[in-house]
Amino acid sequence: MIQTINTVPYTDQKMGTAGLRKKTRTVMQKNYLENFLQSIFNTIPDLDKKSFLIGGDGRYMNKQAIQTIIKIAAANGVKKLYVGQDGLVSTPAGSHIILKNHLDGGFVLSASHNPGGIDGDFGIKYATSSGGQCQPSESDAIYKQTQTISEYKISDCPDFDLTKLTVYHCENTEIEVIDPYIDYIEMMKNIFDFPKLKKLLSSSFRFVFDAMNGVTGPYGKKIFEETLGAPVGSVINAVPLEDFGGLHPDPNLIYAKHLVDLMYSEAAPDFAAANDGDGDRNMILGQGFFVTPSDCLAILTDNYKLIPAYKNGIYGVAKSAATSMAVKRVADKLNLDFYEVPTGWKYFIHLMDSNRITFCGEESFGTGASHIREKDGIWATLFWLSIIADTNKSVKEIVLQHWKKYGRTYFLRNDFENIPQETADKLMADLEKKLPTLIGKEFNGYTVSEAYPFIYNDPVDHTSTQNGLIVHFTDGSRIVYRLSGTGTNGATLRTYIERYVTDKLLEDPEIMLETLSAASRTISEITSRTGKERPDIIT
Ligand code: G16
Repeated sequence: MIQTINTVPYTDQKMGTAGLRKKTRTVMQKNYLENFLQSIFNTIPDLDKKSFLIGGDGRYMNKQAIQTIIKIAAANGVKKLYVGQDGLVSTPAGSHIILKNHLDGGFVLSASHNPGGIDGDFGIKYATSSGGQCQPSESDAIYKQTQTISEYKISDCPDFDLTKLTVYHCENTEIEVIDPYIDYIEMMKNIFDFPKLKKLLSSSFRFVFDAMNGVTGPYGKKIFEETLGAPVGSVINAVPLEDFGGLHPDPNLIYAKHLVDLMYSEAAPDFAAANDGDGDRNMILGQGFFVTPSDCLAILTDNYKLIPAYKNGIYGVAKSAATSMAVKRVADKLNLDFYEVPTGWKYFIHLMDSNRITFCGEESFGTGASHIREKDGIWATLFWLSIIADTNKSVKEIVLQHWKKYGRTYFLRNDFENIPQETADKLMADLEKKLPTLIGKEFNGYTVSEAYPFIYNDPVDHTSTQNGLIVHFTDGSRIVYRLSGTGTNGATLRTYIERYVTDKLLEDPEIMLETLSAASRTISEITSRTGKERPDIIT
């Protein structure tokens, strides 16, 4: 039976960079999830002809939220729901399932790289038939609904057992529990040379894949161990846990410190990769060596010919504005089109759909390609393994060779966390106003050549503003300022600092960027406005 429940709006249901992301306890409030879901369905016509995917990264509330989505979708007359077995689906596999089956969208329950558990974070990535997260105009329409919602519909059908691959019905909705792995693995086989990778992984090559107790554990086991022959145990933290076993499933130097420590120890294997909670982010490490995400995108692009799916040529490449210019140097050399977009994977979608780009990436540990419409941590890992299998070089040798060819872009992101939202907004607004006055001025030996707010004109349908502020210097260095769209504690100001050199290739990035980082603080007045002398996190 369908019930109509009266409700009152929550004012804070605006989607950020990647869907709705909140403290778990916020989402647990009465009717919070129900309001948001009903608001989404209110914006979609002809639901009786529509099919959606549901799954998540296994974090706390994943399972209950799936049951709620099923009941609300059924009450709203949705035709069919595909649900990942055990409630699991990685963000990249979800994108593939939507595209392959021509679904109308999907709900991936994940706060991505944010911690999980009742005191952690929860999120909903709402994808459309594009296979990627909804566009700004769609999220605006949903937000509007959340502000005026007064009732939602829900079915009283029982909870479903999601452990079995079977078909259920709730009201007129068919619910099919699907294998969330099989199609994704098949797609990877069609992109990469699996026999060659198998030779590498079943040799004496020592490999670690860290799933950080997120959803890529089972994907990693099936791909790297069962299919490609890596020794059992190569995939670590391989069981998706509701609180990620206490890990903060963000694959970077800070939160994957255990892996970094291993790779800088005597016992280091040849190669390690880590993925985040929902499997879209990746970190690549060699023995005593870390690959920055910006360099990762540049190096994958430079080596596209080694991969069967790309060997006959690729379209252009794109990066978010905050990502370093390293990939542009490769694009220029290889004569590939190059695009710069705001932060948020959704901005790459139209470029892919219109065959403008094949590869894209972001400094926030995301790399991917047009096989799907999300970034893809396992794809990036397989790409690196393919380069190693082909060149027989170590990660460090591959990167060094790249820097010798193109120069090195030293890059760091400084995060100032938990700033009162008003202080952060005012800092950005005041900085934007003063940008024109910076031109020609010198800060710690760096002279500003250009300074402007980043405005993006999407080739298909919109112009986007509020994407950060960019300051260029005469020597090619850059600083980008922007506010995070995924945090759940106050505001986070990110400053992205880069400096390009053709010598001094093996210096410490923090030392190489020390004076430029100090200049970034002077320009933004961050210390006087927030009291913070230093960033909270440097990655
Ligand atoms: C999400 C988006 C990414 C984006 C990142 C930015 O990542 O999918 O495209 O780069 O947010 O985060 P912030 O706004 O905090 O800098 P994820 O992995 O959280 O989905």
